[in-house]
Amino acid sequence: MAAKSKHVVDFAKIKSTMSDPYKKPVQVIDESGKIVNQELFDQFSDDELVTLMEKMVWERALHEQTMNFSRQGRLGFYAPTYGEEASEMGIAHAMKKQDYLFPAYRDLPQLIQHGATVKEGYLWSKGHYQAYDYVRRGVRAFIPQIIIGAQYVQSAGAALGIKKNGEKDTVAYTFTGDGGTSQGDFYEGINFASSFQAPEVFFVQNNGWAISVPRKTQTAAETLAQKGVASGVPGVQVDGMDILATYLVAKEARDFVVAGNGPALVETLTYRFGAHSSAGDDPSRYRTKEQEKPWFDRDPLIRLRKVLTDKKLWDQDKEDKLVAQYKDEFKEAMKDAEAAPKQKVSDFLKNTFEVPTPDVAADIKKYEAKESK
Ligand SMILES: Cc1ncc(C[n+]2csc(CCOP(=O)(O)OP(=O)(O)O)c2C)c(N)n1
Repeated sequence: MAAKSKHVVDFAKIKSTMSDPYKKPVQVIDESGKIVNQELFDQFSDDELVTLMEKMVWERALHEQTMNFSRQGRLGFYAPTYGEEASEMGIAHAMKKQDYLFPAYRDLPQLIQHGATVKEGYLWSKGHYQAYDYVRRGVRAFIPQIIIGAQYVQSAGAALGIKKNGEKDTVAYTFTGDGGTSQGDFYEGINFASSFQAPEVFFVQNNGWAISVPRKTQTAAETLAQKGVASGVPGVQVDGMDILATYLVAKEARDFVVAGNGPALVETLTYRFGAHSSAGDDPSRYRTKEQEKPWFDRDPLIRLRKVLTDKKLWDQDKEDKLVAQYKDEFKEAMKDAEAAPKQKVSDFLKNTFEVPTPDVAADIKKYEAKESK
């Protein structure tokens, strides 16, 4: 019988320190608008700073106008993006046209930045098949995924395809939320991409909540970034309310991946300011104003607005005009979406397969006959 001895391995120590390498959120400007990393800040030209601000203003205006349409009963499902502008636009700005995007339902802004139109975003919300015309135009993006985590598997497959086809300077990239990291698909996706050292950048937008489930209840892992380690994927945390940090980290991840190093995982620390979806869940039933307050103080627009205003690159009048211009564009997009032809069953079926199976082909014929009467 072995003598009682000191621990063979110190599990408690491993447990208490295992997240250390994955929890140093990168930050360039803090919530008061103070530049906390001058070296990183100096990488941005004035023009680029303004472009990033414009993109966040665009996303917020899109959210506000889209919520109005939703309240008017003119849309189907919509997942608000209020609060997540730095995370979404920072990442979108780091990606290139040739990259393959696998969005989830909260990623319409990135999809539009990648080449879909706002009209197509609205048609997607309405469940209309013409939403996917962007695919025919050659935009490299899949359809927004509702099944949590499923896009991680699809994206890993696309990344392997990129590698096999020898496409240079191209990645597949995808998003999930904090809740999505509990799905089997999440682990399968990162493991598959890592086994094949495929060019994939995985993003986790940790907005604190999976509908009413808080991040703390979701998983005992201290960071979501560390979830990559078991499959050999390096993960980092970034302040997802700081667009400069998010952009730089997303770009670094992309550079790392296109250099042939296998996938990377980025956790953006962000917050869902409003409800989970336009279907009307009520956040006041599962979180308090006190819990929300520090996150509202971290509003990504406030901090960059302050930096730009100090540099005389931005003012309220400019912002108001931009918001008005964007909202006019979204109203036009909605008119176009509402003018789309009424969807027929045969149209829907024709969009299921590039080459329909015999059963689907028979159904198409059947419905076309009915619809022509
Ligand atoms: C496989 C699956 N299970 C459950 C749902 C229902 N559902 C929709 S959104 C959601 C929460 C997702 O939270 P998170 O991944 O944190 O993303 P967020 O919505 O906060 O962006 C759940 C459970 C679903 N769509 N798919």
